[in-house]
Amino acid sequence: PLSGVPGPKPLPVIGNARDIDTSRLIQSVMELAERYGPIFAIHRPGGASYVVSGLEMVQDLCDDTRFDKLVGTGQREIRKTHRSAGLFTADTDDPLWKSAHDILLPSFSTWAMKGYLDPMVDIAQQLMLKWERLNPDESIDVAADMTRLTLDTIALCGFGYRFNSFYRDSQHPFVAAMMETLAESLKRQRMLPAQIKLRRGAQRRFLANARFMDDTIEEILRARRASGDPGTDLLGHMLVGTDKQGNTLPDHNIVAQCGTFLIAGHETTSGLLSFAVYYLLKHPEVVARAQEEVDRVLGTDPGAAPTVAQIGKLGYIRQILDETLRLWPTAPAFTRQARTPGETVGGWGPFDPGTSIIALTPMLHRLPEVWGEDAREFDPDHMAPERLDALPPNAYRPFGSGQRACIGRQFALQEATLVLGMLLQRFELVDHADYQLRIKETLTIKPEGLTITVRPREGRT
Ligand code: MNH
Repeated sequence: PLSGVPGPKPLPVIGNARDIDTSRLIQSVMELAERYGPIFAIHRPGGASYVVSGLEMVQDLCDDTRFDKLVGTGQREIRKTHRSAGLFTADTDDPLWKSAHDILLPSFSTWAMKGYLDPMVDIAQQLMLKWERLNPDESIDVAADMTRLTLDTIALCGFGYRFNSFYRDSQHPFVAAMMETLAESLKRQRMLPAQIKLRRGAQRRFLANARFMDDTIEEILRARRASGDPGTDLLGHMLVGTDKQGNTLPDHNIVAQCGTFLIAGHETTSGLLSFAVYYLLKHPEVVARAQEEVDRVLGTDPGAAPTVAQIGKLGYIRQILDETLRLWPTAPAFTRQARTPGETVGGWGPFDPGTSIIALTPMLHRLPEVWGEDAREFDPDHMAPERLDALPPNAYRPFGSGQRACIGRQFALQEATLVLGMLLQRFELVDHADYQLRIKETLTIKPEGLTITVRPREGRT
């Protein structure tokens, strides 16, 4: 192992366990980064990991010729319970990762986004209708409604299935199974292999949930095949798409990809929308500018559904979302490993394959040398096009990096821009409880306990 890297002093056996509060893992690690700087070591019984937030260091990590994604314990535990690995949990050298990546890239292209607009608007209108019909003093659990929205959107765009989350108080059984799976994999992320082995009952439920999810999606796949029409959603693309060798994906892998989209695609986007609402509550000047844009681009008649061209013109709304992901990237880290022994990161090393090096984006995104003295303040002008053009490479990485970066980035941003635009077109958001930001950590982060009330804007609903 390498010596001399800063970091809290490890104790025998338990390492740095006392230095990290696992119930607020990311915030703890951010505090350590504040204290120990752009690279520091965390020692655990399973070995050391390194946390990196300096620009030069992250630039090294983002070089795909020298570093590659390291699939962590939580992701590996999810992978083990399913018949096949989805894009998110597969190793880069798994041949099915490459096949699925090549088959799915066109389905997530700018061009393909047009095809998802109608189902996105369909679900967004359900949210608008729900908020319009509330009585003036009824409070809204923002993250809960945003999760209904993003889950229903990805299921409808992904494989034509409706969870109908806006029509339920309790979760759809599939969603309940998925949430249990995520909670269990989060627990396991913090455990050693020997501890994980002891979880007999939890393991039985973990497997049963995975089986139930796979079976549900398999049934949808079977019905789609039987209908004779592959369809134009993500499932349809996977049924007909071929990789560079001309092979289609095996069914078990298509099922895994559908599960992956749900897991990777809903919490992150819902967290983004929730943080954005939080920032809007606290920045009336930003709301005023955003409403001016929305009224100009979308018009004042909420009856007309936004078009892709209009969404493309909501540049300031996009800046709000980009700025939100700068301060609180909802998937707050990505983990890399050296491809060959002896690699260096910002001059530190040697690093060998298998050692996790974690890029901590909330800290990377707050460097004053990149964003200025007000790097910790929310200001969408940080994301003005001319400033983005002048950014150093890899200074802004909310969607990860290189070939293992997020495939759903444009999908998420189209959805979030559409929804934020439609909300601002219709409502004033009211900070009825003088909300103070607290972060809820799961595999992702979101504002905890954020509630608002809404008032319809004059003549808009
Ligand atoms: Mn998404 C990978 C962030 C929305 C599907 N996503 C990643 C990674 C980050 C990320 C970071 C890299 C993880 C890693 O290196 O371990 N994703 C986001 C954020 C949002 C988001 C911040 C929303 C905001 N992601 C979405 C949506 C989908 C999606 C929506 C699907 C519709 N993401 C993926 C998939 C991967 C991924 C699939 C894995 C890609 C790969 O490794 O090939």
